Amino acid sequence: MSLNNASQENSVSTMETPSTKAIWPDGLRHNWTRREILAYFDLPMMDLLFQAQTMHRKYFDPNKVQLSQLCSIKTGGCPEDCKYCPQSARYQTSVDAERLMAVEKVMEGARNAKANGATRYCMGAAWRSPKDRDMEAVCDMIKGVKALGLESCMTLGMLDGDQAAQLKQAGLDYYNHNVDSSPEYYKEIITTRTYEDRLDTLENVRAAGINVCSGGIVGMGESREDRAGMLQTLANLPQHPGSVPINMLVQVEGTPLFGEGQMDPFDFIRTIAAARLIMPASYVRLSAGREAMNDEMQALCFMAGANSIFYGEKLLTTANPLQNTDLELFGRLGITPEGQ
Ligand code: SAM
Ligand code: DTB
Ligand code: SF4
Repeated sequence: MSLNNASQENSVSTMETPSTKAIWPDGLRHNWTRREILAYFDLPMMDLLFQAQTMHRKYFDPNKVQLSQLCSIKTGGCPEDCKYCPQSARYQTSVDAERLMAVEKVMEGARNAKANGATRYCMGAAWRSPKDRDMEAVCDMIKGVKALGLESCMTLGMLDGDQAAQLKQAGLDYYNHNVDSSPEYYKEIITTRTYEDRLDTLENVRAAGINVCSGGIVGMGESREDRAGMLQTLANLPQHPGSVPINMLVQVEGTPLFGEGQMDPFDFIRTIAAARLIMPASYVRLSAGREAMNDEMQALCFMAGANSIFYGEKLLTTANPLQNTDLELFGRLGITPEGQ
């Protein structure tokens, strides 16, 4: 799959508005140029927030946020070299390698997630890709989660067409596989698999009829152009991902990105706003990194169009705000969780 249409790069004026551009059969654009996305980043903050919130209201209830709960079904010992990740076996972090969790244990977590108000259960494994021997247990987890009436999501690394079909057969609703950054900056972060590999997995997931969840990480020392490039890749996929997780790097001691300079919080909010503007019908998830954000920053992220969060005190291996803390913030903002 070609990443971007280079010939379009220079032909579009930054002043051109989305309405003057071609619209695809789904009513959404898939030909965003990096220049247009950078032009959104360049807007005065209040104009950008206003535009993003106005777009948000065309597609979503502005006072509803969807809750997804994470579960690390296979922690640590991963052979990949993602420089941000505490689960890579290549770095000395406090995360120990564990075996694949028993199905019943995963179900216990799913029942708790449901009782706490989450509508989606996201199961993550520290794998390069799933092995054949793992597929049966993983499919049982999907069936169990579905039986509870929760949406199911898995993130297991690269998938081939057969594996995607098996997961679909088990009833999987979403598959998470992030592009992580721009095609150029990606190479600085991960060497053990390519950007094309990532796009191939996304294509296999889409072809199997599973909804795509794909986003990335900001705060890894990337440039504004890289952030725009990441969003451009996502928006120019054949279908916009149903969910777009925007993670702010969680710096974990022992990983190569530990000690990276902090990004300007307003640039994070700009990334959310641009995601909302170019993928207006997608859920944009304010994902990892909320522990390092204050209430006001999170409120601005919701204003910018974020309408989903990871809920529950743990992400995969790192801390996330306590449920009560999130509910208190929602109360102060007049936000209600989706489905309630
Ligand atoms: N191993 C599988 C894979 O990488 O495809 C699935 C799990 S992996 C932990 C899922 C995603 O979590 C990564 O693609 C990355 O975007 C995000 N992630 C991992 N470590 C992170 C960190 N320290 N801060 C923010 N996001 C992180
Ligand atoms: C995603 O985009 N973020 C989640 C999920 N997809 C799998 C993972 C965040 C992980 C943060 C670091 C950790 O807790 O290990
Ligand atoms: Fe492994 Fe996924 Fe972490 Fe990369 S992000 S090291 S593939 S667990």
